[in-house]
Amino acid sequence: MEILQEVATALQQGNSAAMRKNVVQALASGHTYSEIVRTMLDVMGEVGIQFKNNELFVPEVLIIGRAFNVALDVVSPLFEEEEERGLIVIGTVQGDLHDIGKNLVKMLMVGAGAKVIDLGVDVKPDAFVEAIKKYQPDIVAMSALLTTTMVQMNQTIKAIQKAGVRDEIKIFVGGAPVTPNFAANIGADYYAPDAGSVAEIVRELFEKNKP
Ligand code: B1M
Repeated sequence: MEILQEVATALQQGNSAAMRKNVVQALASGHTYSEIVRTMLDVMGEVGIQFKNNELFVPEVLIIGRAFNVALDVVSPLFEEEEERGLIVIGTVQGDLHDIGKNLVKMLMVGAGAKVIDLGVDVKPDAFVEAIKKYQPDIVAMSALLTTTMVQMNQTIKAIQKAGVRDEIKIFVGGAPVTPNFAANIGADYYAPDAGSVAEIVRELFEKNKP
């Protein structure tokens, strides 16, 4: 079987060990990370449809998610830049456990020259505020995958304002249900629909801020 097809099959089966092995092999045989990630995203598209149609259920999709994240761990070192030009704190908002998109965004942010501190998933507004005080990042990035958790972006921005640290940072939001209008309405500074667009904006921002 062609190696990218094997990557796809391992992901569909949620087989993390095979995923690690196949991604390493795909890279070794000359496939680029974008070919590999594109293959994985195609599978996730199918998984999304099957999940919606009750052909796949939470436990199976959770295992597929783990296999996706294992693959990102394998390709992530390819994105480490020697020079870190800015600091970003990222997290999935409170009540939301989806981290695959957030991890992909994080990987490409690193590729765009950012040091990224990842607060994980289900991050409370106060935890974002604490992280701002502790790390003094340039950007706070929030991801949400549920229409019910998008509102937590608003709550987080309010908490950041209340803590008096809003002017110290730029706020970046995204995730499947988030729209440019929503981002503007809650007072975010930046919105992007996908990880590639995030990287472009981050690269441009850090380039501008270069001494
Ligand atoms: Co969930 N889930 N899920 N799920 N899940 C969705 C999102 C859903 C659309 C499925 C469906 O019904 N069709 C639906 C949401 C409906 C809605 O609100 N509109 C849904 C639901 C309902 C649920 C549960 C409520 C199901 C239940 O329990 N009955 C539950 C909620 C749990 C919770 O969070 N509290 C739940 C649970 C789960 C799992 C845990 C099983 C698993 C997550 C595992 C994990 O993340 N580790 C899961 C998964 C995997 C999905 C689907 C199938 C795939 C999401 C994904 O990883 N896509 C998803 C269906 C779908 O998307 N078609 C679905 C691949 C990923 C690369 O894309 O995350 O969109 P995405 O990220 C993109 C962009 O959105 C963007 O860039 C990324 C890459 O280009 N982006 C940003 C993301 N963050 C960004 C931040 C930015 C900018 C861009 O700036 C900072």
